[in-house]
Amino acid sequence: MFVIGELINGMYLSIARAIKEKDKAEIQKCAQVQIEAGADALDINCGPGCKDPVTDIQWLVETIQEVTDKTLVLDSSKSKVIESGLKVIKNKVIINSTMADPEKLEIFLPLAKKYNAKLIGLAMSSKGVPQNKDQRLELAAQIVSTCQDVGFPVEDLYLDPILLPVNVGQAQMVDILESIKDFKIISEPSPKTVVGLSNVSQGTYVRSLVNRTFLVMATAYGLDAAILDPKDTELMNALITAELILNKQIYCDSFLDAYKKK
Ligand code: THG
Repeated sequence: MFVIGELINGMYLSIARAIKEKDKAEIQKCAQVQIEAGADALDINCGPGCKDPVTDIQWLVETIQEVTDKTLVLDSSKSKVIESGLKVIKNKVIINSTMADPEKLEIFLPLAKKYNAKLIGLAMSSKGVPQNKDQRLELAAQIVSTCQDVGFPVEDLYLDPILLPVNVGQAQMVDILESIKDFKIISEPSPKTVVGLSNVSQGTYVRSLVNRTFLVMATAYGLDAAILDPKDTELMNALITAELILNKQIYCDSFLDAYKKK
């Protein structure tokens, strides 16, 4: 699993404050803690209350690049914010995200090509969130076929089935899991798949348990990447164990320790 740390997000008060006050140490600590906990990449989102995301995303990217060369995942629906972040990128980068509308793909695909970025494509359009797996597949296939048309490598595309909170979307959970499998067979080579894991537990009382149960199941359905809280040790241990059982990690008696030292 490609683990993308979710914690550099202005929805958290400590991060919103650090962005506002340009507190580099707080952001760099949040980056380092996630990497030590096993993150392969870091999601960067200025948050809903940010007044000037075009400027602030550059400050975040530069601040984080001072302490790590891990992949950065620029998280905004606004192409102006994404492009601004891309202008100062030195590390590997993933654009998070585009919707499936042709007019969105027309903007985000050239941007990804220009900056040699990978791209997350959401299985949704400006018309709203899909209601079943057929709608998800149709939107995902639309994104893949546009990538093929413009020569964007499909293996650099991460498709996101849109993970809903289980307390509002319970009837869709199986469809979301099956979409992970469906997306892989849209084309050869396959696109990759990703979810925003913590969405699933929003508004529930036992968030960590809901998150890790979904992650273990999604891993068995072939999920490639997840945006998650790597500081949740129970979650990371469940993930490592699921990968072991699926024969994606080599077994040894101290596999948890061995994985963490890798
Ligand atoms: N897909 C893609 N990108 C995404 C998402 C997705 N980016 C944003 C989000 N969803 C993934 N990141 C988070 C980060 C935090 C939470 C959920 C998803 C979260 N935070 C606590 C909450 O809202 O309850 C905040 C608690 C606090 O403030 O301390 O749940 O789906 N491609």
